[in-house]
Amino acid sequence: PVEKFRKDYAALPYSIDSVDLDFNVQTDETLVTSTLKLTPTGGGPLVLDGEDLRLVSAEVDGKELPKDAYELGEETFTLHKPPSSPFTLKTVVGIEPAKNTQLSGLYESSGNLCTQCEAEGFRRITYFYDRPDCMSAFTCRVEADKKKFPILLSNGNEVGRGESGDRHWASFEDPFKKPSYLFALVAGDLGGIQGKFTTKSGRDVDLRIWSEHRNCDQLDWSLESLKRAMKWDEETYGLEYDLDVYHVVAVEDFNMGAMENKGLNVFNTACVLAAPQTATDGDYDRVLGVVAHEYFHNWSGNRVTCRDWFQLTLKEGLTVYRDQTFTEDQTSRAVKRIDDVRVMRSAQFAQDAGPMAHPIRPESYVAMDNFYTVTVYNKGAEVIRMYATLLGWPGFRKGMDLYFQRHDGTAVTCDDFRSAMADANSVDLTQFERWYTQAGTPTVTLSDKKIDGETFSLTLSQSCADTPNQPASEKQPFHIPVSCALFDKKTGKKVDEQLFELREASQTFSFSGTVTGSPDDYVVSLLRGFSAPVTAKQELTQDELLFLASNDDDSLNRWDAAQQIYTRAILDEFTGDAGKGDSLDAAVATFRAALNDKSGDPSLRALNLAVPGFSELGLKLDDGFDPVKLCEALSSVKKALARACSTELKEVYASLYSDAPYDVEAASVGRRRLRNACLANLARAGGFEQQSVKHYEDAQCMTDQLAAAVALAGEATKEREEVLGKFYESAGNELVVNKWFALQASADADDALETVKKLVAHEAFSRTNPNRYRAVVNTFAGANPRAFHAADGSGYAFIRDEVIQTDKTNNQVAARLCGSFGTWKKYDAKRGGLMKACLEEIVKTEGLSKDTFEIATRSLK
Ligand code: B3K
Ligand code: ZN
Repeated sequence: PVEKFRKDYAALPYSIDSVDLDFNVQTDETLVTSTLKLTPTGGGPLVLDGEDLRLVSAEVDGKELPKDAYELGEETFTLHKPPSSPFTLKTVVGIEPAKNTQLSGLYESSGNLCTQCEAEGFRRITYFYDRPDCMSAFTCRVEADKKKFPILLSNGNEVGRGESGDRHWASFEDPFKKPSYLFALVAGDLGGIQGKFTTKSGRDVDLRIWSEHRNCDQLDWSLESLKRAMKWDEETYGLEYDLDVYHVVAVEDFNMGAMENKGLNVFNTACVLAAPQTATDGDYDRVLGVVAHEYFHNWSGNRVTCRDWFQLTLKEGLTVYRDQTFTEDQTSRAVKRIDDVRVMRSAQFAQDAGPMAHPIRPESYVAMDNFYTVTVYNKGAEVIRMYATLLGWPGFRKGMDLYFQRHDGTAVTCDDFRSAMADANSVDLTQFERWYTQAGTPTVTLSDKKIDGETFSLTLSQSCADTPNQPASEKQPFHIPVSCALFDKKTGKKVDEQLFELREASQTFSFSGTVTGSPDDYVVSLLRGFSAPVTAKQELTQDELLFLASNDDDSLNRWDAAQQIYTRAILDEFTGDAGKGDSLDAAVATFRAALNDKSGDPSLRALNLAVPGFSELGLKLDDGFDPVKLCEALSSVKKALARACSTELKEVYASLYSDAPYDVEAASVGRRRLRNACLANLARAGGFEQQSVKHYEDAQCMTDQLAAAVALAGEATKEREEVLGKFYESAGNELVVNKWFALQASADADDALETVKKLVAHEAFSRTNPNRYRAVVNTFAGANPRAFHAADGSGYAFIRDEVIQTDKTNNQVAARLCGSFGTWKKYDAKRGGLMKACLEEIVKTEGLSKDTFEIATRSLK
């Protein structure tokens, strides 16, 4: 496999000004005729990308090419001596969508045809410059059997339609130039719903949401989400939609969440379908967020796209930031922010600490699909958020306006974005580039607190650990916005609040406002709102943490103080220091306070009842620890909290019962979230099986049903069998069946691996449907640490075999799964050795994909 480097970027020697595609869909094979109009911009041989294509014919300017005029490589088509003035290249290739198990390119899902072209799937459809800086005008004609494929869709406006016999066709024209990764085609037997949106300048847009007929009753929420997103983008950024029609198509087999193809989004059903009986409140939020995300891409991604894939965060970090703030506005700012910070701390910080650590703008890749990561996406979004924090909203908005004004219709770089922000605000953002070049999570430490006269000052220092190819000693200081507040311990009042800009290795800052006495009379609330993607450190006593947990006016830091209290209790339990300190008492007090905070937002109370998870805790331990021992410490503290507060838990649980009809308003969502958190804890405390069954029986919606099933899943009881049986029998759609699989695969039960092996043998299991497959296998590897890390290596062996087998059919799914072994250096020698051996075994598998090869070899380094 070849590694590509960011520094090697070179402009293309030909532009493809227009592309006309013709799809002739036959039973086994689809014939794709492509007519490209090319203009030399540098000349030399024309090397187009192509993969798994059967070339039928090739002609230049109407003349069939002689065999020696071109050459076919494994992944290329080379025309040795193209004309030196504009010319037309016409190729005909055959492809077999029904055999396409990679789900990249044109493939079949439940008998329908759809495409997925990002990042490099278009080359599996026809020969092309399959890279984002090649922007062309697209037209497309599709012809297929009328009965089997009544609906035909592609990007842009439909400009023609006709039929003859049992065939029909439709043709499309996309008025906007676009890169190949945004091309889309759908042909199938679909149903749907329709809506309308009138843009601020008065244009009517036809909105269409499509799915298989059996799911058409679950599309209303995504239509509503789309309308809200369209309105929000107009109000927040002044950005309007630019075509007359917007399609969203839901497909069952899909590698990721969704895809922003111009005017024709293709979605995983999991990110479109929502109805009270089949989707949880979390699913509703996910649909809202993903529908909005793909819509926002129409500007941040499609109108202005990436020059090369190293710039992926240019569109993804920005679009995630946009969808996160959209959801904050639609639901609860505080709750959404905490949910997003949890993802950063558990998943992204873990990636930064492991062998796959990379800057948000990676320097190299073998398989681009491996870099659609939580670093590029979520850390990328935090980097965008820092611009907004540093520049203020009006300044950030000015930067966004300039960015779109300068670059509309082109393919650009992260540097172009940074320049727009700097130029629009006349500020110097040179140092800020380090967020794009340096990998790893910086640590910001509050090292010194002083009172000079009546001024409180503090010293902040920063560092960043080694990451692959970047030793800590060579890293330069980041430009970090650190939001801080000072609280008076005696009065509980806030003295002052400041945004400090840390630019050096160590710097001293002062609060304004008069202070007296000693620094210990005050407490600093550090990194408020998670103002930068860093780990904040300061020495705090148990009392100071308790003070912040109840007095901080920043809801994120209040929650964070509680997290720190829980962390201490769990780590003390882990190291065996539990008896010595009062850390468990403080944890119980914190837990109880969240339960008793009757006037608080129920969602926040629920968040404050949740202790940090395995991955986050593992990052606080030195390498070489026993992961199962950590699971045990975690579950023992969780149990202790639940048992100590069982009276209050029962009270709160009972008080939150409601038989009002279902709705997704924040108040109802919060009530369910808190009530179900109580249920989970009561189940943990033990002896709550009967009530859990009743919870299941009384449930009016999937949120409550699932909570009951999860509460019962950890113990082999007759109640578990009863509820799981009913859950499966009554599952309203395939997504609910996925939940049934996932809740068992993640259950912290002694028979977990046995269960998972049974699930893999279950008649409803599938290796070709990514949702179903991941619900079982990835869930086990990622969400069942006690079983995955079983001392005898049985969990590892199971996942190793799955990686090897699945790599034969779906490289992207296998490569993700292979990432489960990346943490091997963190654990004790025995486990580390077993995990490493799995990676070695995978690497030497014959015919391994470049995707899995890259993850496995990087992990071994
Ligand atoms: N841009 C797509 C992701 C494509 C992933 C390719 N492996 C979805 C999104 O981020 O909106
Ligand atoms: Zn995206």
